[in-house]
Amino acid sequence: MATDQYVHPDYYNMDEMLTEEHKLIRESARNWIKKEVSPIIEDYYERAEFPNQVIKGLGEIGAFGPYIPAEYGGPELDQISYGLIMQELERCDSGLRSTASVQSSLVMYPIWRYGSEEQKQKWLPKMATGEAIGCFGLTEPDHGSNPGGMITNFKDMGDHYLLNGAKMWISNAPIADVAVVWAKNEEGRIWGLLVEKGMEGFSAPEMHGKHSLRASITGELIFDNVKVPKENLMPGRSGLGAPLSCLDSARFGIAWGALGAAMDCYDSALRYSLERTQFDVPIASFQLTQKKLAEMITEITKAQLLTLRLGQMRNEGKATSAQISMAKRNNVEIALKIAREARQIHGAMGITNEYSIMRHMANLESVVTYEGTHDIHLLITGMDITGIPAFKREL
Ligand code: TGC
Ligand code: FAD
Repeated sequence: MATDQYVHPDYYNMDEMLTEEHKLIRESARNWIKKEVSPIIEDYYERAEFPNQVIKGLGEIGAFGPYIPAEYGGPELDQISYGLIMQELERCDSGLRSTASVQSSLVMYPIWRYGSEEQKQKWLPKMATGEAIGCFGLTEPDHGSNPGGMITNFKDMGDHYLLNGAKMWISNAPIADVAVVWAKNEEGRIWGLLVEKGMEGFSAPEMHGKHSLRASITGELIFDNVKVPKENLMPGRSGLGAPLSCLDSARFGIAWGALGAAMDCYDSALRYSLERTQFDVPIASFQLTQKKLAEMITEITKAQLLTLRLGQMRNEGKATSAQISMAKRNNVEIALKIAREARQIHGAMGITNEYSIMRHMANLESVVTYEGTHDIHLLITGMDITGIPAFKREL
């Protein structure tokens, strides 16, 4: 892959709205990525492996649980800092951001919000440094967009719970030390259980054959009469709202992250169009190229405004789930469109691993589906503005 020359676009001087601390956090993430991850990411992507050696560095730049309080080993940063870190990570690769999203929003967040004090002390400090890795099991083979229909279940056996069922498409599953598993009790109520690596009857086989998000490891979670100690149930919240509230946090990070991928594609396309000549002039001088670039920077600028405002509202605890859905959906959609246009500007070179474009494009096909599909987020907006849920129909 060519040297990482990324310069982030800031057409509306959005940096003026960031604090010095925000800029410092972003700078340190960017410098670390350029030095440690950009030179190796294409290779790992092609081999469909996650570069485990970057885990420690992710902890050091504050990518694991950025907003977790210092008493639990977290960096205690604000939501905009969280967003900026996710943006830098996904600017490099969606799989890198995925690993940090899952660890932060889907594992550390529920343990912090709904876990017992013992669970917090046991897991959060180790997860903040990357010494322990977690995964989040909500999706099942027959329940993706409709997690409320899950069949994974646990029974109260007196001195322990007995867990049965299976989860699918679980990021980080094969390398995780702990899985946050959402399952129904005998009354059909959903609770989160902490299932630990090595528990008898628990396995997490890797899933192969992905054409997307290849630098992130994905697996199944299989529970065959797993005896889960009672102290591993997260006591703070039950019901579908518990896992969905974690998704709010992850979707917020994805809105920032996908924009990072879009910015990388634009930056690369702008540079390439100024350097590449055809018909004796830079291709940037053709009106059709300028149309593509102008439309990209317009969409990026709109998404930057949307994202920063969302960050401000989330800092104030005022962002609604539906507002987060809108940003996730919009930013992934514009990122996919920008990746496709950027690929065209790079001509044939755009399909090679010399540039990050094609990798971003393929990655974004996962991002547009996970954490709620494009259409599910549209329906969430529809429900929010009309008051009528359109997810379920009688046939
Ligand atoms: P519904 O009846 O609407 O809601 C059930 C209960 O949940 C509450 N709720 C929320 N609470 C907090 N945050 C949210 N975002 C919430 N959305 C809903 C709701 O108020 C209700 O509470 P209560 O007290 O009345 O019971 O539920 P539904 O079954 O109709 O489903 C609604 C729907 C379709 C929007 C929801 O199921 C959904 O979002 N589906 C998409 C599933 C999804 O996003 N899965 C993601 C899996 S994790 C993942 O993909 C990780 S990828 C990680 C990576 O690598 O980066
Ligand atoms: P389905 O729900 O079967 O949807 C198929 C199609 O039907 C979609 O186009 C969808 O929009 C449409 N559809 C479904 N319902 C409706 C409706 N009511 N109205 C209109 N259209 C509808 N899950 C986890 O729990 N943890 C993870 O860590 C995780 N990591 C993932 C990593 C990757 C790489 C991928 C690809 C997925 C991951 N997922 C994870 C799963 C992901 O959240 C699901 O794939 C996603 O929620 C969609 O579920 P599904 O794939 O079963 O699609």
